[in-house]
Amino acid sequence: MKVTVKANANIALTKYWGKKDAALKTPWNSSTSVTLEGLETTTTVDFDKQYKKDIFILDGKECAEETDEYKEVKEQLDIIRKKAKMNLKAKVVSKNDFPTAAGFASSASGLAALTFGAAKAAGLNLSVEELSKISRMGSGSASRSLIDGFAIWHKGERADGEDSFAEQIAPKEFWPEFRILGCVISKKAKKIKSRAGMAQSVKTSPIFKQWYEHAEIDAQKMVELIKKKDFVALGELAQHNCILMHACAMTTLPPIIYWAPGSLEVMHRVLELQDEGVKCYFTLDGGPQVKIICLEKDVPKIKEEIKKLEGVHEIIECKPGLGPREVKGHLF
Ligand code: 2P0
Repeated sequence: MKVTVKANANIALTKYWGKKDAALKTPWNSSTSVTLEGLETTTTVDFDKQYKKDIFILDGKECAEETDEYKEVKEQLDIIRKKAKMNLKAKVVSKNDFPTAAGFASSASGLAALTFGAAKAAGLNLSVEELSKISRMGSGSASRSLIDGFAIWHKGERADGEDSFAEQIAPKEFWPEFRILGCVISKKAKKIKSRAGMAQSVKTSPIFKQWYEHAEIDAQKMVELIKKKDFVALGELAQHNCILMHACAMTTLPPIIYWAPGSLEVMHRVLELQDEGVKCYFTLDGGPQVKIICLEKDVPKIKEEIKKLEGVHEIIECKPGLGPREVKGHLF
């Protein structure tokens, strides 16, 4: 009952920011994303009677039972055990192959790998839709990491959350020239976790309703733009949706400002490059890192310009990536 899997992170092209049902982890609006090659979590799951309790080792360190990481893993394992009608404890070893100080969230790839690996180790043969729903319970954005290439996470309408899962818009081969340049901003900004931040936005931002109503329209538009490979319209929509999400975060009480001085430096340069005719657009998530959306042919020019900025520590180039898959070579 030992299985090893890999799963990739994803970047939201139109964002998720706010849960409608905190227990079911269903969102107020649908969101869209591209799964990224190279930002990868590898996880080995072993269900066995030798384990007296669940064990979770992340990047070489055992997580204590009272940590959030341990609790999240145990909750996911409990869901899988219930579905598999068994009660064996598990040892889970996980490592993130993210580039140094990438500043990309690893929760999406981590929870997607855990769900996919635990289901396989438990002998469950679940559909991508089912796995996406279970991943959602661990972390909202993880539902989208179940998908190869471009995805939409449907907000769903049902009270039980059964229609809130991610679905493929197009596989990674559909648009191999698509690129995300992750700009790592060196200045450490104060970190407010997305989960706590969005919960506060739901309660206090006076523009929360405008945000999610607009974001739902954006997500549906994004699906069509991806299918049409309308890159300019896609970039403009992604950038605008990002600004609206951050407007919602900024108008939260107390304010949530993820943008660091270095982030603004990149954002301004991207806007200037647009004026100069270069097709590149920015997006940011729950941190200061700026992700530039562009096409392969423009990568050298954009990198050259962005590298000149003082606040940029590192640029990580990502292509569309695969969904979770089983691999050989266990971590223990
Ligand atoms: C997203 N983010 O759509 C948005 C944009 C951050 C900003 O999904 O509470 O780790 O586990 O559901 O998925 C990050 O939040 O939050 C996120 P939980 P999650 O990618």
